[in-house]
Amino acid sequence: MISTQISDTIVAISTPLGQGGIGIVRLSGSKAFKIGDEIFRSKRGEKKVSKLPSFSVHYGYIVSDSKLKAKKQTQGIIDEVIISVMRAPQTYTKENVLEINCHGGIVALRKILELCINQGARLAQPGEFTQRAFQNGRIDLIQAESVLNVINAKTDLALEPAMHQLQGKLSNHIKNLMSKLVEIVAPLEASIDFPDDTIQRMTKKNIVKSLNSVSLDIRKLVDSADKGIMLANGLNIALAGAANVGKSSIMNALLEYERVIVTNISGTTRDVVEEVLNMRGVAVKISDTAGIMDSSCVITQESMNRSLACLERSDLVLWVIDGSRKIQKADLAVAKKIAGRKAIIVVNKNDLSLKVDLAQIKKNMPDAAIVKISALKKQGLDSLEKTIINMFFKGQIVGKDEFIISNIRQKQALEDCYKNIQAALGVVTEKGYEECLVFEIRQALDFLGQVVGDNITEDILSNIFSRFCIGK
Ligand SMILES: Nc1nc2c(ncn2[C@@H]2O[C@H](COP(=O)(O)OP(=O)(O)OP(=O)(O)O)[C@@H](O)[C@H]2O)c(=O)[nH]1
Ligand SMILES: [Mg+2]
Repeated sequence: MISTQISDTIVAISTPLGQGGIGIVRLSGSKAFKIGDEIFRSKRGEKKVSKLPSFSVHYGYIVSDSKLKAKKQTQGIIDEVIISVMRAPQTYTKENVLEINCHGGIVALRKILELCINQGARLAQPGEFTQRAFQNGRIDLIQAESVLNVINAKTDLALEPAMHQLQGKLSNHIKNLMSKLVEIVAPLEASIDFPDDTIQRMTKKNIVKSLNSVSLDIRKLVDSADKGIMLANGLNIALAGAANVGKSSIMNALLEYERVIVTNISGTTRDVVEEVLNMRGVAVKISDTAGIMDSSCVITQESMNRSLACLERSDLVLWVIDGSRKIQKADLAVAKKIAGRKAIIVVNKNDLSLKVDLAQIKKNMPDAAIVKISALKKQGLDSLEKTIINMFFKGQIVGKDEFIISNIRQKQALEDCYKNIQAALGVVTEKGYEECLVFEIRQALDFLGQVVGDNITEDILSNIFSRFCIGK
């Protein structure tokens, strides 16, 4: 996102574009109500937006020209609307906010948007409303980031940690850890600066105890990251295998409908087909790929390129084998392509008699679990799902009152913080330790501060908010 003036009044269509029952145009900034005065006409023509009380809703019309605001004037009416007036500072952005609820058609929404721009508002950048909420101090950076996770949540399990974060629970936890560190470092700094004063300091023993406790909490947060990121972004799973082993049949069986074409002809699937499903509360993007084969055919070659690229970006590969036949060269070629990747060996067609040598297969992928299924008879799918979920989420997916972080930025800052705390623990026992201890704890505090959004650079902010949609 380009750097923007926070003094501007911004406007955006906040609902998805397309036909819908209602659509919302949202304005935020000092001119929001003045613009409302120009374009809104109440039913009897007597109301002035700038004079309306906060948190009130009003029925009326949006008119294209303020001169047409006279009572009973039907000319120039763009839409019949309900407006919500929200006065600073108790609003989403802490600025004056006006929301115009109109009909959900694209034309009405666009016209109202244009009208607001003609009256002096500027089109909002992606995430700019939330960025203002952050910059105006209503929410911290964890909460701002959680807004995106709430919007993107595809399952209840993904929504829960996002809502915890939005409510500030994770932020409070981080702030408590910061307070503990300040309790250690502040008296040390004072006694360095004023050596002649008698300042109450923590004993070495208590410093170590407190640092260990903070260190443990930070470690737990860092360790929660993989799970948190996975819940927020979903799991990418690719089906890989030789032709005709039943990849597309597995895709359909997991989705519980006939999404992709299945035939007994080798090479049925050409394109990569992706679908999202809810697997035990986790959003999973499952990709069906073309059977790996050698061919001089241009289409097949392109198909192979796409399959391999899909396998590359997946978090987990399901290596599908046809259990009713002996292992073939083509199967081994697939094993080679996916060597080193997180994988599960899926032995399909388990309704037929087993001909494949499981020990031989296992040799090709010693670390991978083997699950036998029949996509045709829909058998073993439960155990496949269980194996997948257990691979990424050991035990309970989300523990009660567990703090989870949900992105790489937070993880990196916490990892750096952890290193400084370990270093702090290392210097406590050294002679003349105070200065070094103060340095390490201050660094740790800086990293914790970054997690909640203190001293964050413009670049990082741009990066975070550019991932939002316009209107949020
Ligand atoms: N008996 C039996 N047949 C199956 C099973 N799964 C798939 N098949 C059959 O195997 C054939 C190939 O299935 P597909 O799902 O198209 O296999 P694929 O791996 O996607 O094949 P390509 O797209 O050509 O690579 C079809 O005739 C399916 O009906 C199974 O569990 N048991
Ligand atoms: Mg297929």
